[in-house]
Amino acid sequence: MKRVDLLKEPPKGESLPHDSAAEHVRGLAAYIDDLPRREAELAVTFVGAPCPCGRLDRLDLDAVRVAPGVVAVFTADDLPGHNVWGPILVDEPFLADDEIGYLGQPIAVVAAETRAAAEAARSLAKVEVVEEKPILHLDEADERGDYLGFERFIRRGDMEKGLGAAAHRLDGEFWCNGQEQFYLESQAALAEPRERGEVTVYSSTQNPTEIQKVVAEALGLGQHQVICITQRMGGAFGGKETQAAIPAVMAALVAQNTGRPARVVYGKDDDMQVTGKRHETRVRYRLGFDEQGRIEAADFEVRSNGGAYADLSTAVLERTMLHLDNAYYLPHVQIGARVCRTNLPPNTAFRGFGGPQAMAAVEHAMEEVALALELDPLDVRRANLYGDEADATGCEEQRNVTPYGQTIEDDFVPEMMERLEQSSEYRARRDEIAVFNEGSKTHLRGLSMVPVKFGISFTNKTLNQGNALVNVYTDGTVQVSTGATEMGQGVNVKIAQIVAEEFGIDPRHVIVMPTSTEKNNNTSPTAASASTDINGTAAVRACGKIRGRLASFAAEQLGGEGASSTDLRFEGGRVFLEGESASGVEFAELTRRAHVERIDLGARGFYATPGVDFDRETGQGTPFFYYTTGWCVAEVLIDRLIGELSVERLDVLMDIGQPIHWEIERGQVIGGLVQGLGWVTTEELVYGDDGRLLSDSPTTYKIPNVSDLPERLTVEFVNNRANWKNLRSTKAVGEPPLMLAVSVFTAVKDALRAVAPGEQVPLRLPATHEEIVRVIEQLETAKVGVGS
Ligand code: MTE
Ligand code: LUZ
Ligand code: MOS
Repeated sequence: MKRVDLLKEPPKGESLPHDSAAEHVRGLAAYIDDLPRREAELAVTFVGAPCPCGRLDRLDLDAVRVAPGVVAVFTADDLPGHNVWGPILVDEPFLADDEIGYLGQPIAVVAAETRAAAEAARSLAKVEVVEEKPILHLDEADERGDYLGFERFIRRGDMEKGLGAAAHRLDGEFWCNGQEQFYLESQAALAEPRERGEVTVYSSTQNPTEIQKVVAEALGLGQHQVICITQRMGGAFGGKETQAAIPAVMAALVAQNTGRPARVVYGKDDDMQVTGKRHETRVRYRLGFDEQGRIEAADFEVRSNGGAYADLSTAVLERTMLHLDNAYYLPHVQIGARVCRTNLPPNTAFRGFGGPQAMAAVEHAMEEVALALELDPLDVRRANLYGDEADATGCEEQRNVTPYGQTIEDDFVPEMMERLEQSSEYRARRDEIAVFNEGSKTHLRGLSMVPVKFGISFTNKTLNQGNALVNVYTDGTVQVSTGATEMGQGVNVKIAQIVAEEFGIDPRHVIVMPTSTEKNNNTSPTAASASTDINGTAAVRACGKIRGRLASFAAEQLGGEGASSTDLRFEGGRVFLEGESASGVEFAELTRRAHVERIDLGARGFYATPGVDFDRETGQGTPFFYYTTGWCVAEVLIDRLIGELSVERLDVLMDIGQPIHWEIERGQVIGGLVQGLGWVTTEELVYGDDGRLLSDSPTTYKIPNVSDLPERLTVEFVNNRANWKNLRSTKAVGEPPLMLAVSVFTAVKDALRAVAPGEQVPLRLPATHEEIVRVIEQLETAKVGVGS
């Protein structure tokens, strides 16, 4: 077994703060709504569908048009281009003009002199719909056979035969709720008309290229006539990977038709009501396993709630399918999956992109297997981890191949488990908790240790590419532009740091510029946690070109004839010739002289992730460049009478390779973990029968706050240098830690084992206080039933 050591924390003060840290705390970082008012700017809002399902019968906007302050009202008929879009399947109207897909779906756009006027006017719209009964739950859609896209499979070996041959069998069902992204800046866009019908859109989007495209298509323009600019987002979490599109089109439509700048900023209630969320998901499983709980065959049937249109649902579902193994070898396996169509807003990306649902399902199943065999769940997990041993089931040579055929390499998961099991004193605490649960009539404690293995790369191969523009100025300062967008995750400071190191200069002399489609074309969304990998590498390549030109020039200047540019070092703001005792030349001076001598100080770099490929027809391939992995141990305390849950302690150990920026990456780990904690415990989406989201504000939708965090929270990283094929042996960090929080869910399940030993624990996710009480009552009834 490989030995792993921990990464040593860097000395304090080494890395830069987040590039907007000072502006964030002083309220100076401008979001879309903070951009200075434009001359003659219009405020934009929309008229939403009054019910979730039916056919639009009559739309009377006369009262809206004549309301005070209203300047213009538009419907789908006013779109000069197409009224249909979608990132994968093209099935969603910008403005509903016939079928109503969900409650609040935009039908008409209202532009007024002030926001108050626009808001007041929109309520005057008369919308008549021939209503139909809405489908809100995935079970209902599944029964009716109402789906988006095709059924998909990943298969290996002979699942039925494997199930038949296994010593033990267990069937079960796991269900999890969706989750609201809860970014603080709502969906927003500002459009400015330019000459000849061209338009510039400032958008709070993870995907400026997509905005450029949809605005062009909706307005009947070429992509070259549209610029999209994104300086930053006030959080996105996947919610702005596609869904910034409709507000951007609204603003652009108004700007183009009125010739005036137009801004739309959704109110929080609108945003929560009409935008998509994490997918509610149901996983039915049939497992066959041996005495140690080692799985020999598994059959998974996955159903997700896609909402009314496809959006990213099929891609999210694909990632669910690709993560049902989590960190475990599943020999004979079948995974079948479908997206259910319902009358909710189209569900979309959310940190983890289908991975959390998969991991929660398989970890739920691991707990059930351990229960059935009366084993410690950690021992069952250990028995199932990917490893080098031979496969005994006739599926593969070794237990290191995923159901989709990718071989697991440089796997630190088993070593990390040993290490964390010891450092967190898992075994001793297990014993203590058993004694506690024996003795307490009022409280239950639970402990669970869970791995995460998250595949890095877009599963759509095309998206794994990026370009960067690096401009060096004659004072030795640098501007970098890439397709990456800043949403708080710190991609800018990471890229600035990398570029500064390439030139050996102070990172304060590098600025990462607002993202613009004018500088970087055909970019991918900032998503899949891969934006530093992709855009950072593209930036390094651009720097390499400039450095090469500077090096030839400097070698000539410093060493004269015959000096080789390969002997040059860029360090401490100076450029040296290797072996020269002289002090070299200042970087700024070198750039000035190079410019005088007519040397090009700008370059573009391009990067496409090598070796990734996945065939969705066969369900086989190598979709991921590598995996980011980790473990978390969670301990919870439950008040048995009222179901109140508190998280007592969390210990995290992750492999994120060699970090670029320790504090930023540690922040991502804690932020992701806490966001996951919300999903598995308190965040509950509740809908009325009319499809209205009842939990549509922070008072009814409970995201974690600081008091929900345990006093004891440790985060450590292993020192892994093996991921050399990626930029500086780093690993992506943005999404994976969210899934560490699955350990909190399984810790609750673990605690509830004590209520009726031997019974399965049918806990649904989130484990809210109410859900915990429901399960305790069910288990107590079962116990009485058995005893009598
Ligand atoms: N961190 C902050 N502060 N805000 C965000 O919106 N989004 C997450 C993650 N971390 C997010 C965040 C999601 S969903 C992704 S995919 C990654 O950041 C994207 O950025 P990266 O590729 O630079 O990690
Ligand atoms: N977006 C996407 C993603 O289009 N494809 C992906 O594989 C993905 N993965 C994570 C987050 N966003
Ligand atoms: Mo993140 S869900 O990939 O935007």
